[in-house]
Amino acid sequence: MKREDCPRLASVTHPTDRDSTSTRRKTTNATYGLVLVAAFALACSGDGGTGSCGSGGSATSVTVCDRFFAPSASPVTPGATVTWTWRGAEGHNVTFEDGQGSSATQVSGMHSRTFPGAGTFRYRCTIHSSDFNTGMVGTVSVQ
Ligand SMILES: [Cu+2]
Repeated sequence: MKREDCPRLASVTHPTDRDSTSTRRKTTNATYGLVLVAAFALACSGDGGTGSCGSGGSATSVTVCDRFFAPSASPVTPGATVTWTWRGAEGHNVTFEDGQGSSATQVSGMHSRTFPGAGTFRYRCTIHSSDFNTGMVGTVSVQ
């Protein structure tokens, strides 16, 4: 959802302001209005903005934000599967230094790779970093 699609809360009008004859209908519609406002608020806070994209990630559940991975360091044990979930607005990819298990460039969806053995697996978004040291990079450390 793009930020421009988010409705202004002030534009959400109360549908029953003109209807003063039925108190039962008024209560029902007021509840419906509150649910609508809550739904819009959720939709707007979950977009690709800079504020909340990186929250909620973990070593095995990495969020792909605009220009960064969150978290960028994933310490895991052998056999672990790491899943990347796209939440940014731009296209990104997960490309591994070892050339295996990389993703396509995408703007949404998920990608997973299982790491059976120990090792250090560096990855980057090829669009937003020129090497595995700087820019949009991350590391899975299996030990
Ligand atoms: Cu990128």
